Amino acid sequence: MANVYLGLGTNLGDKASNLYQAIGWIRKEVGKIVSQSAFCETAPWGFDSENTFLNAALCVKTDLSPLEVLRLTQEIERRMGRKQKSVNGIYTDRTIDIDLLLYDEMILQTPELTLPHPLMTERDFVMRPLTEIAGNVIHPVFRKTLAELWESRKSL
Ligand code: PH2
Ligand code: MG
Ligand code: MG
Repeated sequence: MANVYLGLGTNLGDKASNLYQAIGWIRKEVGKIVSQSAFCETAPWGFDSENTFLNAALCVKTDLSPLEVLRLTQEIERRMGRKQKSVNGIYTDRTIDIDLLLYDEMILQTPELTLPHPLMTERDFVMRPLTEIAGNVIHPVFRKTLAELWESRKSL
C-alpha cells in the first residue's frame, strides 16, 4: 500500500460540491482517504480569471501504481465535465483538476507523469492545504519536510 497525496482545485460552478463529488469518486475508485485538508479559497495563479479557486489536498492509501492513479483521476476529471487541460499552454477555468503531488517517496520522470509534482513547492495553493495534512512528510528531491519547505517559502 502506498500513500498518495493529491491536490484538488476547482473554479467553476458550486466549488465545494465539486470537491465533495471528486472526493467521493476518489474514495470509490482510488483508495481509502486517510486525511483531508480544509477547503481553501485561493486567487488564480498563473493565469487571469474572475473565478477564484477552492483548493484542497488529500492523502489516499492505495494498491494502485502511480500511472493507474493518474488514469483514474483523469477519468474522474472528464466524468465531472472537465473539457480541456490548457489552451496553447495557458491554464483555463475548470470544474475539477486532480493532480498527483507525491506517491510515497517515489521519484519518477516519464512523459505522462513526473513525481513529485514539479511545481508543487512553488504554489501556495498546493503547499498550504498539503502542509496542513502532511507537514512531517519528506519531499524526496529536496530531502526536507513539507513544513520546512512551507516555512522557507513564507519567509521569501
Ligand atoms: N491550478 C492551476 C493554475 N492555477 N490557481 C489556483 N489558485 N488554484 C489552482 O488549483 C490552480 C491555479 C493549474 O492546474
Ligand atoms: Mg493543476
Ligand atoms: Mg492537472
